[in-house]
Amino acid sequence: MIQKLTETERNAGLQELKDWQPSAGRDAIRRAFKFRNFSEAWGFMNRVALLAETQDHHPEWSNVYNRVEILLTTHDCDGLSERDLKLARAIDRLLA
Ligand code: HBI
Repeated sequence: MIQKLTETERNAGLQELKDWQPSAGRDAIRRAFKFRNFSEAWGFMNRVALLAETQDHHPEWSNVYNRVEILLTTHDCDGLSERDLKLARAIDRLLA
């Protein structure tokens, strides 16, 4: 059973993931992305979708034209887990 992150683990995780923020009102992390156009946003979403399938961990996300918002939380423990940090790291690597 996946465990929720402790306060210490959560803070350390957010320290490392400097472009992600705690989500207001949710035990989750979020990050907003802005691309040059819809095509670039969609290409990014495709790559994130492949990561999600590979990790069997899926984002809650939205897209408006060239903007993508991603929220990560773990349904299985109803909160933030290592799986969220792992997927966030992988998403950030797409942009590196
Ligand atoms: N994605 N965000 C998120 N949280 C989960 O708990 C989760 C998931 N994708 C698939 C998944 N769990 C599977 O392990 C089953 O629980 C469906």
